[in-house]
Amino acid sequence: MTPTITAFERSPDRGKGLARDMRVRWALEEVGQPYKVRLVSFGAMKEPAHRALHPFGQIPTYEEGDLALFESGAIVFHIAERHAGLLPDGANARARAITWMFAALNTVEPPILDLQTTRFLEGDKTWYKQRLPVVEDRIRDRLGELSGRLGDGDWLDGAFSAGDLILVAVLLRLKASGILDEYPNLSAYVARGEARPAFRRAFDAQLAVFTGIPPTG
Ligand code: GTB
Repeated sequence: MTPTITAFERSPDRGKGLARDMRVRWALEEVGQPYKVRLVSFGAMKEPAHRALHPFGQIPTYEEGDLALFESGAIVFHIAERHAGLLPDGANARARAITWMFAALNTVEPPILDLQTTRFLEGDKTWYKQRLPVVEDRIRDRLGELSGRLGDGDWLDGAFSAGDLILVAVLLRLKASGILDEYPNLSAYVARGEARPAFRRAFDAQLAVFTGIPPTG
């Protein structure tokens, strides 16, 4: 059965691939699972029909037969469990890859989200100029630790996994800030993720929603 996901009808990032449908699209592309996309407006997201799928009135959601999921991490995990290619076969390696998914979402993403909240919602506050470097330094703390762990490895723990997919998607949100450039091995890690053919296909598909021009190839 072909799953259907939801994505922004008009993404505020104008097709930069920063909204969270991107990680779901990428996972589906990695495992070779075709999918459909239902585009939703900001208004429709808050209507009862969408809230029945997503209690918080957000994207992405995932529907497959009588299964409906929300939360990008849970959706990627579901895809990784149902298909080969995103989780290793060995039980311990699999558990470690899942650990990295949680670490990306629970430990690395929060300070990055904090930066975005600070920039977009608190720019007019009197304390903004004092707060911004504090928030940026919290990100640097995490990236320093992550950079040390990755070292000169291509991926977090052997072959590319769902843990890498989520972490690259999370780190991508930092690209415009320039902070990622301070950690050359992390920049190279993100670039490796972006160079994957499945990433490119997913990126082009979400960009096409913004441009209205269907992806080629
Ligand atoms: N924890 C949930 C998950 O991982 O699925 C969070 C889902 C979420 O935040 N969804 C956002 C949403 O629906 C879109 S991705 N927001 C609408 C609302 O809450 O009303 C977040 C996002 C939005 C915009 C950009 N951007 O423009 O760069 C980047 C990321």
